[in-house]
Amino acid sequence: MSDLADPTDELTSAEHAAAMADYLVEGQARAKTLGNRGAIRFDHAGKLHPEILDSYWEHGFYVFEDLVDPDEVELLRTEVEDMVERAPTNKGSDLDAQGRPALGRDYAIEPYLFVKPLSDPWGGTDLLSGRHPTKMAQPTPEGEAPANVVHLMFGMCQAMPSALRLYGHPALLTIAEGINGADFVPYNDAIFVKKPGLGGSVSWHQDGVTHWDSPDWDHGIHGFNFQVQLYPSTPANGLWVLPGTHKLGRLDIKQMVADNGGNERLPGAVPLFCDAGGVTIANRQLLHGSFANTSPDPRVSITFGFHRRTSVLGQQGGLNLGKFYAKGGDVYDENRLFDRSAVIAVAIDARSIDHPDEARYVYEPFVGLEDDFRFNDDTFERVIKDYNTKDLAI
Ligand SMILES: O=C(O)CCC(=O)C(=O)O
Ligand SMILES: [Fe+2]
Repeated sequence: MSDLADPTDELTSAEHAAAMADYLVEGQARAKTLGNRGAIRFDHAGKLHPEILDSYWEHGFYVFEDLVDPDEVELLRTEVEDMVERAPTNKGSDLDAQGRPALGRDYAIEPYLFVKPLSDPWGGTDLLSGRHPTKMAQPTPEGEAPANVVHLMFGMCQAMPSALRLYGHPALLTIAEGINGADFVPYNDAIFVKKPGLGGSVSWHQDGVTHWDSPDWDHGIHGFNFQVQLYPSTPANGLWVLPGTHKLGRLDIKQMVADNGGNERLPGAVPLFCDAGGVTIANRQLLHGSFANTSPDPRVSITFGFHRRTSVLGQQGGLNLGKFYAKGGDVYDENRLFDRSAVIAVAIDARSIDHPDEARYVYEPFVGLEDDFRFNDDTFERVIKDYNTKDLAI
């Protein structure tokens, strides 16, 4: 028997779900007391309502309920499913499970990141600049599980026409402007796919890597991320955050988990829950993470972020995402910011073709340049193809 693993390391999916149950209820109740959720509201000038901004800055996150129309969500779901199905069957394969050419073999950045079911790929490793210092529980999946599942998909503006149009959503861009100023710039994007009983975890972390010790450090300097939720985001499958931690600087996460007896269910944390079509925003300095999805419900979160221009300009790309950021180390000069921001300009135009009755978002850095950034074959080639090699990761 001595060659068997320590039995305490073995956790069934059902045991994991049971161990979470009370924490989920308590966290959701706590989340409801914060008052940072509801429909999007604007002021008389059409800007994001200052009360929403105040609440965002106080807690470090906000939940916009029912923001994206059901028809748009439906199309996004279809295209996400299609993208998942077009993944290569295994590493190095050129074919998907149906024998078709897999998507993205000609992309500069591999669009798929696979993980073992219910695993934590980054916790306790040096990956992604070592920013996930502790490892989440890795339950054993029930029954016949695939060896690997799609965990993240990159390059959505190239791979999914509906995602490019989402990137030009006027309400979302108005939120980005409210938080980061009218000259805001993009960060990156990734689609988190967490199938029921299979989806992996994302260990506790803070996203920013560049400005923690900067003399200009403040609670907004590392920007924020949107997550557009295509299915209900629940306490069991959703992202958890520790409210207010975006104001505290870099945290000793290892110590926080140790102080909790090594238990990953950190006290005081709350889940970002909402129905499909809800949009959550989270400050990139906020402590956040998600548990293995041992729930019966899928989560797909279309995740993309924006920065203040001043946070990025002149910085050197610091976040090392391994092969996904082979270009790490680039200096983000005006040209680089312009080239990556052009994706927003093209996305706004792509959206306007599909939503002719919706007011286009006016993106200040491209005012007067609209005709150069119409959505067409030329701009697809020039701006959208491999746009994520120009991500602005800080
Ligand atoms: O959605 C998740 O599980 C993780 C998201 C995350 O870490 C992020 O958006 O920065
Ligand atoms: Fe994160």
